[in-house]
Amino acid sequence: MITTRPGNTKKACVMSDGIDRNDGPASFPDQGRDSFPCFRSPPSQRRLFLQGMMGVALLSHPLAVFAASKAPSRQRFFSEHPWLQAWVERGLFESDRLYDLLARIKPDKRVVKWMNHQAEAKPYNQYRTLFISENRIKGGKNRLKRYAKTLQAVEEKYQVPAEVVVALWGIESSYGKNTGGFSVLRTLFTLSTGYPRRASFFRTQLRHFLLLCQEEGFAPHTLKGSYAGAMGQAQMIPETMRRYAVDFDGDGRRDIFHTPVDVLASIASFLAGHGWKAGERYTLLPVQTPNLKNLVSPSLDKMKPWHWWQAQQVQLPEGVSPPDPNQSVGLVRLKEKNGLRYHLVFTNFRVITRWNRSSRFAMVVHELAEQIRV
Ligand SMILES: [Ca+2]
Repeated sequence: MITTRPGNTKKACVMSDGIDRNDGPASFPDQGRDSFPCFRSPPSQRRLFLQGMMGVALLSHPLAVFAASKAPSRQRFFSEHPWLQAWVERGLFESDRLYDLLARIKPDKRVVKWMNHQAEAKPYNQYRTLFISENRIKGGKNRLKRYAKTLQAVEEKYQVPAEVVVALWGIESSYGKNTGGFSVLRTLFTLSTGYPRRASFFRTQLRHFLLLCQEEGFAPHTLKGSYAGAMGQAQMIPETMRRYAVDFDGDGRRDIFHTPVDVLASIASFLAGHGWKAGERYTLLPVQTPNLKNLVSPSLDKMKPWHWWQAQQVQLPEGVSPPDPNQSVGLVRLKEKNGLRYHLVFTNFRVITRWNRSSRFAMVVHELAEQIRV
């Protein structure tokens, strides 16, 4: 799922699902509030890193910017949010820490409003203009040159083409220029408590976010992101960042906020981890054959071998050599200004939909990658 933020039509957010939910144990020793990893005053080097990374000074009161005037009692807070109590019982977090972090947060109504707004599906021709512009194409070509050495190393390790990695970077954050200004902590708590349709998903993300803060030494109240909790130049949700972000420049930090080398490798790491097929000949092929609408599946999870499509009389464009008979193929339909457009899509198109489940998103990534490719 992807959308644009009202008033900022260039912004996109990542909404990835289907990731391993194995948290692993995490304990916060009871050494007082200041010892909680997410609050602890870090060593000077770490402090400088965090301040620089977030562009803000650590606040004197962590919740000052979005605290409710009065916190509910501890008993009421946990009875209203039994899922938090469950985390305590699982040994993931101490109740004091959760209460201190979350009980005073005032939900951000803007976040829910924008999440509802994104359900409005735009035709692809309108959607496309939000993400592909002359500036973005030019920017992508520039980044391909500027980071050529890094991208070569990334491609060697992950087998994902440089232009696809750069296209995702461009679409997600305009190559790092637009990473979102929402408190990730407040956003995830808001969506965990005030957005029933996907509350379970966002509670999972909040859990991963708090674990991530502990593991990476982040102060949770300082991290900024999209209205859906996506962070950094790659706009990864916490669960994705925990699992796929990598330290590719070797400085010991998985920095998807300010280090393009890490950003590019982390994007490739995600795609490789979701089955990117090195050297696949086609990402997609346009087709126009009678009865195509009856063949579109609501999901790309069950693609069919090419010989099945041949049996349905699906015709390839003239001059295109056919895929292998057993190659996995899906069919997507995009609504355009003047009607419907159909494309056969292959494994790597499906892999892009693991980043964002929208076929429209995968299509703009494909189109931008094609246009910036040298
Ligand atoms: Ca690094």
